[in-house]
Amino acid sequence: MHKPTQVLFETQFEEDVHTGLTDFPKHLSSKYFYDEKGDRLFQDIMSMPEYYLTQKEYDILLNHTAEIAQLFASGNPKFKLIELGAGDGKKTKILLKHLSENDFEFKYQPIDISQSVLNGLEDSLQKELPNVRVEPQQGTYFEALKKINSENGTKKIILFLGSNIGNLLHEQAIDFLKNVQELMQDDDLLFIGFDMKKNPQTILDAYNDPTGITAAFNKNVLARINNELGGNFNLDKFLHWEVYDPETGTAKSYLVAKEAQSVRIDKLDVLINFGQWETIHTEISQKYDDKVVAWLAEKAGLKIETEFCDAEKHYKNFVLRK
Ligand code: AVJ
Repeated sequence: MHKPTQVLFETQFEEDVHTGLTDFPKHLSSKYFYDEKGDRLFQDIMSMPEYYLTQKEYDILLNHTAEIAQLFASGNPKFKLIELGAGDGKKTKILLKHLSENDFEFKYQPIDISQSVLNGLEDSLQKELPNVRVEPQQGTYFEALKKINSENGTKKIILFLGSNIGNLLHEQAIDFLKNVQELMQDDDLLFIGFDMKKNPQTILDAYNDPTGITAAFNKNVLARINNELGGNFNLDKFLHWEVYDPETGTAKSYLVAKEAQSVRIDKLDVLINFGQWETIHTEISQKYDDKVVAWLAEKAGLKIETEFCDAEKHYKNFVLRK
């Protein structure tokens, strides 16, 4: 009997690449930007003058350190500081330093999908802030949060910095916040960064630097397909394109084919055809206003306790409670 060939995917990456590149219009998820090279490119982005988000949030944490620390310790002075997607912890270290120097009773639990990121963070903390008790958790956010919950009932302060929530469509952001909410107890807090709507030019510039770091970051998803799935993308045949809609607050990244071309992906056993100027949508970076943040929180069953922001209100850290 004739058996149809069935493509079996070994990884989520393979399946998502196959789905995204055989769909119309084509799309790939921004979560696949981040391999070792992508992590490095994102580090470079965070230190570009145009990418204001990092500096703004750093300044907010620096200008309100004592107040934030008091808030974390209020009610019940003993807490776990849990960070989702900790990265290099550069911003978090401002808080950790203050908490440690002022003898707050806390433990720091960075959660990251990458064990090497966690090892690096633990090493640097051991050198810079040896008194901070660090208990890294490798895994996805929710796996790790569940594990932490099952261990004991200590108050949790959950950090989600960098406007990382901006990679999610509102619908997905609500699901994400609901999942966090379900794992929160009554005195737990969620401390979360939102990049706010502002002059559209400022936003476009942040995702369109003249040196091409953002372009390389965006194209890194194609480099990964080449390296990991045996693809033969020619990265020079695509250009990075950014649009920002000031009405919805959505910044979108695309890769645009400069000429018609066919790309083989050996591991998936497919040939992907591109017409000239055909697009691959790769990322959204959502910008918010107060109304939208209030709406997201309400939908997820969370209440806004307070907020911290810079003088121009370009970036805000909200404190949410169940
Ligand atoms: C890490 C998701 C917050 O969308 O601003 C930076 C990623 N993309 N430049 C963002 C990113 C292009 C970043 N986040």
